[in-house]
Amino acid sequence: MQMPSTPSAFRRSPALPQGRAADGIFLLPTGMVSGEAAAAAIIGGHGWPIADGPLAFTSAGIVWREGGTAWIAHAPYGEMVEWSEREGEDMARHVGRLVRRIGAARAPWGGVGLDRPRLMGIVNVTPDSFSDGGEALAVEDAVARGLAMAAAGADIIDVGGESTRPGAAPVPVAEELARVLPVVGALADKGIAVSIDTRHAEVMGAAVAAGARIINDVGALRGAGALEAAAASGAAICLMHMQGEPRTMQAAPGYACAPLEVYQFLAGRVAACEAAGIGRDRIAVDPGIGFGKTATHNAQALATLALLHGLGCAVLLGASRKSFVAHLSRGEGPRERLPGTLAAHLAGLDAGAQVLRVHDVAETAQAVAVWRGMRAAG
Ligand code: PT1
Repeated sequence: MQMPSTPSAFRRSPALPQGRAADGIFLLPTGMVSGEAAAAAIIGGHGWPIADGPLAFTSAGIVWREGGTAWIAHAPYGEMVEWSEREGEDMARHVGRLVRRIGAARAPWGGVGLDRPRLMGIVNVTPDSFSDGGEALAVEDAVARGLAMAAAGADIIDVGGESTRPGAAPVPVAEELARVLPVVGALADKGIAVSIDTRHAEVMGAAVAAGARIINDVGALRGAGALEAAAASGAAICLMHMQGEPRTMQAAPGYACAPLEVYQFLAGRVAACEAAGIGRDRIAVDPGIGFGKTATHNAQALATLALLHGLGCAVLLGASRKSFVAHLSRGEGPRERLPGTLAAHLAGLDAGAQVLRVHDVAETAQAVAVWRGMRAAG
């Protein structure tokens, strides 16, 4: 076998762990099957559904940390269950809870059913590119792009007024409000499910009042007043992982094990949400591709995306046109990254992701339609 040039996040252990603390064990669902194969695996006790969706997993990576090393031991589903029972009551309960969370149906998110993959279309409201037309033209153009995306198959439109891509500088809140509120209002009035991409509590409250149903915060509600504003709004939430701050996050990203650090960060933010009155059924989690991560970290986060189902939330993935595509390929510019983006997003669907955040809605909708047809026939 050709050795991969991208190092994997875990070291493979030939033996299953023994005598470890239950809460230090993570499950990576693997061996995804669909259709009749999924039904047979579940009925036969050889597999378990992913979020009550089209996929079932038939094997698992059992993951744990020892010193500075993250280990993984692979086992067929049935052996994984037997191992957890041999390890004692605590482990059996912990693994049982993870398996139940992985398998449970996800509630509609912002009113959008998650029984099939959904597309979130990206609408940035940034007047920089309209220096002669100014803000009014930027707003008009953003509404038109949102409507066109909805017509092309987007289930949600994500409206953002502050760029959070690497190196981006913050925007004053008054400016952000002026950009996004008219766009949110116009799209929501047409019956479109709108999400507001913001880190600011003030923008969250005002956008939900203007009709947004989802708050998408790349800061995972860590900003001043964000958790309280989100809880009070009643909106659905997307919690994303980011290491550092947009302006500097790509300077020197570092992890002992990126997938586990992403998982544990998101677990902590889900717990903070629950304590503030935001239930898991309102939350989607997102590994934050490109946010304080090297191309290797991004590849690792994508390869182990299914870990996140253990949090019991919907999983959202945003890889669209990001620079890791260029780093893994030939340095293509953002507009030449659709093929690599589709590869990442389809792999996300194979890992059970429910929502894809995309620029290219029509193209992705076609890819998803083929994926669904193939999986239904599986
Ligand atoms: C995302 C996301 C987002 N991405 C969510 N919201 C961006 N929930 C904005 C690059 O490397 O993935 N999930 N909001 C855009 N951010 C980036 C990051 C854009 C990195 C480009 C890059 O090129």
